[in-house]
Amino acid sequence: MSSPKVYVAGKLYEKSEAKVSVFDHGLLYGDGVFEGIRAYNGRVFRLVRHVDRLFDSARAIHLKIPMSPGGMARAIVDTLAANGLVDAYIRVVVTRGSGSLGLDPRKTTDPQVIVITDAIALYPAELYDHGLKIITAGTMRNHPAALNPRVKSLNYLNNIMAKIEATNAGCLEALMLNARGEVAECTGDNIFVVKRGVVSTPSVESGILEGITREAVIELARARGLEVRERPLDRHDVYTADECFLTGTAAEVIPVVMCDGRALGDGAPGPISRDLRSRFHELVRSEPQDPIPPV
Ligand code: PXG
Repeated sequence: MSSPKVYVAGKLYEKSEAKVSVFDHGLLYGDGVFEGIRAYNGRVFRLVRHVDRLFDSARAIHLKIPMSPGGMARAIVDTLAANGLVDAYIRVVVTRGSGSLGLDPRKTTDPQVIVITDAIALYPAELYDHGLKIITAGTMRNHPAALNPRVKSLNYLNNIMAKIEATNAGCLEALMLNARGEVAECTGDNIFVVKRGVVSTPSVESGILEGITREAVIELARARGLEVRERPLDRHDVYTADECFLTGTAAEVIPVVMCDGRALGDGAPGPISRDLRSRFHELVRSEPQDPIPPV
C-alpha cells in the first residue's frame, strides 16, 4: 500500500510532511478537541454521532470549527478512502490554531483540522476471553465545573495520570471516581455493571464522556429485553457486581474480571457481557454508514 496520508487543513500530506506550528495552542495549552472513530468493512461507525460530539465539544470550549459538520464527515470519509483502509481507527483533531504566546484564544487565527487514519490497536485477544483487571485510580475524574468530561478536549492529562497509575499497578485500565467518590468511567472507556440481570452504568451527572459505544450498548441491551439503569454507582456496586464490562471505540465491549484485587462475580467474563459483546460485534459489521450531511 502507498504511504499513509494525513489530512491537515483541507489537504492530504505524506505522514512525514503532516505538521502544525509549534505556536499552535493545541500544543501549547491542550486547547482543542478530538474524536476517536472506527471504520469496519469500509463503513464509519456512527459517523454523524461522532461529528456531532466533536462540534459539541468545540462549542463548549468556544472554538469555531472552520467547516460544516457535512464537510467534516466528507473529510473523514475521503481521508479513509485516500488511505485505502476498510478497517481503521480514525483520529480527528481540531486545534485552536497558532498565534502568539498567551492563553487568550483571540491570539490565534487558524484552527487546524487534522484527520489521521491508522490500523486499530486492540487489546490482546485473550483479554476478551479471560477479562481485564483494573484498579481504582487515586486521580479523580475532572470535576464537571472545571473541565467537563463531556468535552473530548486535547487536554487528557487527567486520564493520563490515571493511566499511569494503572500501568504502574500492572493493569491496562483504571477506574476513575468523581469528586463525590462515585464511579465515573475509566481513562478511555465507560463502565457497566450487571447485578441480578439488571445492567447499570453511571449517568452523565456522574461526570463522564457520553460514549458512543456506551449508547449503542444501552440500545442493544434494551432491545434484548434487559433493564438498563443510568444511575450513580459506587465502588461497592463494582466489587459486588455479578458482571462488569467496559465500552469504548477502541475496546468495543470488554469484560472486567478483577477490580482492586477483588474477583468480580465468579472471576470470569459473564454471560450478559459476552452476549452484548457479540451483539455489538454484529452491529458494527452490519449497520449501514450514516448518509453524509449536506456540506
Ligand atoms: N470515556 C473516555 C474518557 C474516553 O476518552 C470513552 C469513554 C468511550 O467513548 P466512545 O465514544 O469511544 O465509546 C472514551 C473514548 C484513544 C482513544 O486513542 C480514546 C477514546 C476512543 C478512541 C480512542 O486513546 N476514548
